Amino acid sequence: MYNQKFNLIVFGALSLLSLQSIASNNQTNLKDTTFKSDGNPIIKHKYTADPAAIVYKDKVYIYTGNDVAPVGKNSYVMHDWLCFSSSDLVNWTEHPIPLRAADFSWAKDDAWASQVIERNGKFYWYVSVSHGTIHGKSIGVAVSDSPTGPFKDARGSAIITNDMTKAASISWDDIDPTVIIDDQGQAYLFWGNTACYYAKLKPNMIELDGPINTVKLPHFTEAPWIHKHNDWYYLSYAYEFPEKIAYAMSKSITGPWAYKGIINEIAGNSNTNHQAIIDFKGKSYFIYHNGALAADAGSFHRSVCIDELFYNKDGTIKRIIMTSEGVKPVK
Ligand code: FUB
Repeated sequence: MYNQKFNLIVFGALSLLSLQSIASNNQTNLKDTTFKSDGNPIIKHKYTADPAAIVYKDKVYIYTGNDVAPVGKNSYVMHDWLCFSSSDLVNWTEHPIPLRAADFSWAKDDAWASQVIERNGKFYWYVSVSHGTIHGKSIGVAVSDSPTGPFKDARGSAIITNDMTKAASISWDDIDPTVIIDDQGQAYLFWGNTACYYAKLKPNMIELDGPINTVKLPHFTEAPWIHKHNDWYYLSYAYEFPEKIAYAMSKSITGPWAYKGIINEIAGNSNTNHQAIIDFKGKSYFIYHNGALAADAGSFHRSVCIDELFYNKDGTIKRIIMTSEGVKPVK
């Protein structure tokens, strides 16, 4: 009897503590806060997924989704996006929540994967959200004068909706935007799930400039990320399901793309993976998520990690070695 009572009290106290910690993790930060990462995952006070990254004025900015599914719920619950910055990849500043799915009046929640790009001093944030009135997922774009926001809906409508794409017969093929501006100043938007789409963007960055095309990639699932290193373009993506990361290379953004193989194996305890690849202060980095943070971590409670990425002399990418230690501070 005594034991039963004692157990109940301990269970009650622990439940309260864990609820309090989830609640405090979900509180809106109203000002910048700082923390130091001690290896992978780099952010331990909340769940972060689908990283995108930019380098701007000697800092890395990482934009992530925020997994807040109640424990035991096996689906994504994601309402807003987060922003973290660092000059050395170890000492981080978390900025106040810069953008929420609710900031797009036409959208119906689901703050899925996204990417930010800078053009002429403005920052454009392409995001996946569920559309409120057009069946399926869609892509919106927000704009800000600062990489840390606040961002606001740049169009008042989606730039991509499910009725605009036909190559996949699912309603969630219009997700996971990635964006690049080529050396001639032409911007391209890539995105997709099971079909990989791309289209040119007008210089204003908020309208398409031509037709929607598709790229054929072996076992393409989702999470395209386009980047340039030296004189090669790279299109990396989530391969099969559960997801590994594979990539293709081309001398031109519009292809032809040569498939080069898998660079990252399934990341621990998560059936999705989602990568960003950047060069920063003389090194290259692979930023991704896994489900390895805590007892209730997993496919719907993911966490961002960073490891080094190495190129071969011919431009191909070596396999990523995922580590617990993460990266050393960059000078
Ligand atoms: O986080 C929701 C979805 O899971 C993303 O849009 C996909 O890339 C996958 O990571």
